[in-house]
Amino acid sequence: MAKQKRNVEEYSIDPAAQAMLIRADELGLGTAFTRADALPPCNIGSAGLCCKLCGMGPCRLTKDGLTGVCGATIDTIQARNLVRSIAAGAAAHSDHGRDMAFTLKAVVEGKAEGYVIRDLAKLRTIATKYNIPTEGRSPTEIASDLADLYLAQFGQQKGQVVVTSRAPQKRQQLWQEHGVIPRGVDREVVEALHRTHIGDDQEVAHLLHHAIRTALADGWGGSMIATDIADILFGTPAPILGQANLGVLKEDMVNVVVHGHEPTLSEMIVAASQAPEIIEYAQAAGAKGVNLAGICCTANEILMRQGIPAAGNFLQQELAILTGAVEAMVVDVQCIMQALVSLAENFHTQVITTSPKVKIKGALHIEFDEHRALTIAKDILRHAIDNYKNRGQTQIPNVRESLVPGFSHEYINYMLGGTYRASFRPLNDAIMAGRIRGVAAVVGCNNPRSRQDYLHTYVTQELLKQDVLVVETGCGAIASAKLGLLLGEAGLDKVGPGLREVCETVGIPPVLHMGSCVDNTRILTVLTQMVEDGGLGDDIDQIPAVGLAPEWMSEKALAIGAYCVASGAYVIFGGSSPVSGMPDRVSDSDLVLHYLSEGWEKLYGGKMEFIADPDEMIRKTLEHIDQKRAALNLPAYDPSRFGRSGDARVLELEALPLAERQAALYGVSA
Ligand code: NFS
Repeated sequence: MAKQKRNVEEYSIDPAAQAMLIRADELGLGTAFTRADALPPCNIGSAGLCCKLCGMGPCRLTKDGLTGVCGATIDTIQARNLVRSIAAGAAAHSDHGRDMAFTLKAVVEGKAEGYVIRDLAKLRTIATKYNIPTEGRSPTEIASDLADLYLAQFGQQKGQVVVTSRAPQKRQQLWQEHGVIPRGVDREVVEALHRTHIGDDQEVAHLLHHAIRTALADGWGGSMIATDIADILFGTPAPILGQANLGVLKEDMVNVVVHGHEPTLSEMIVAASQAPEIIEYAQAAGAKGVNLAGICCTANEILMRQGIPAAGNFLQQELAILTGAVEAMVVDVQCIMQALVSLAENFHTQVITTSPKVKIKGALHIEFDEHRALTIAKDILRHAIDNYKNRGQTQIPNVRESLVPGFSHEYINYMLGGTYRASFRPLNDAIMAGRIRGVAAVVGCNNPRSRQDYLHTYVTQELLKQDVLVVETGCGAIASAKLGLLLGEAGLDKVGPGLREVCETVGIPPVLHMGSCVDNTRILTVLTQMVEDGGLGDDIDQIPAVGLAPEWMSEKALAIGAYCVASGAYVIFGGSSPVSGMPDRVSDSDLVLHYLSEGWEKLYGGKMEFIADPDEMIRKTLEHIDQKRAALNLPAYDPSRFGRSGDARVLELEALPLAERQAALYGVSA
């Protein structure tokens, strides 16, 4: 078992996490944090210099000029490794999208127990985008056509996937010109694997061209389909009060933690937990009922729509088990640590796998099937309730924070313009005037090699001071939630003066939680509408906006980063670069590293960079935003021009003697 090398404050800024890490140490149990200490990353592999694509290797190229047995150069190997990672990330998100489409089809065929079409407005809006007739047709008929259309996108062999038609016109033309308009994600991923097989594509620019096309098939394909269908089936998110952190677990209830990504399962477990027979069953076992909580993006899905609390982000999956209070951890796909099962053996927690795609040795497997969803969800909960009597000593940190998530693109549109004038005009105007300097998306994972939540929340808070509106998804959003940054007016005193005025006027928090990682497509939709509403150029690359993934670790993050670059965004990753090369390379050309930034920027107006230092991330973000403002001929950012209206102005006036107040208000004194 690995021992702590860093202290708990170096592991995480979250007091709940720190408490559990102390408990782990006292109990002699390892976590991802201690394992990261015990296992430094391989400096060859982490720099993208190891090729293990065939049986002649692995070839580890530690010096410039070295080649693999087949003659592959460092640059080729780095590019191939990156293409494979992006393909894997795109496959994960898009396969989730495919399963959502199958569920929608099963619903319209009346074969999906427990599901209904909940958001008719979204169904009609999406159908209309693809010219699916809606007038005089039932929701089932419309949804059936949409499900067929979406299912057909995954294996589309030629032409372009229909979802790309939702990008700004100019962007679509650019993709056509560069030949990256994606076909179905299945075809792009297979081609990515083919091209990177021994003896295939060996030219860096050509390989990275396909990386872009593969990522686009995810962002403007599989992932966007996942978000659309989740909204249609479970409702488009709107603001709702929720809570986050391990303190949402309850001493007197059966705690079931759902962890993974697909809302098909978690939404049904939410429904099952509220069924009278399940509540009675839990009460018969001596508990007050069933308490659900989420981890990772499943947490975001049910938090955004149902207000079900989030127990934490990626690095809290083991820490939840360490409370000793979790009867069952129910997992589906993605970001599930194998270590959960061996850790759970020290407690009574039952780890339950549910996806036909994911089994873990030692876990109980109860396979989920959307045709019998509610029955299976109840079965899972009965297992958890039966386990309640086995609970031993518990330690639930009394740490939780409230938050308001649920800022879908649709809700932001409504919030800014109302029912009859739904629009992004006020946001564009605020950016054009300089009240809002620009927009940043702070998204992505936790990584045990950096201090949990620190980079996310530091970058977020510093950007807010600079009048940058922040949108968040994934584990980054949960990090901000735990720190109280997603709660209405809370923290507005730490926000720049112009941004503060806008937040007060519209009634929004300065950090908007937009959902899970597949929901990064909501950000693409927001950026597209900002273009269409006018005043900020005619394509996404002209908007003063930046995307950041300060604590990234998953291949999905790389796929997201690549489709954002292809959509025109500047994307900054924290941590280490998977294509960095060795620090001591003699004549370091860093071809791939430079291609991702300068090369891609020339082609797509967006670029991908890896920056470890958070202050440098912030500096580069602001520099980029200011450059984009200047290119649009917008006034230079000047915080002294704003902040004297709204509540600030009222408070200022109230402090004045009556005569002066009247003079200030009416230009005369009484
Ligand atoms: Ni995104 Fe969601 Fe979290 Fe990273 Fe994993 S949960 S899909 S990959 S760790 S943000």
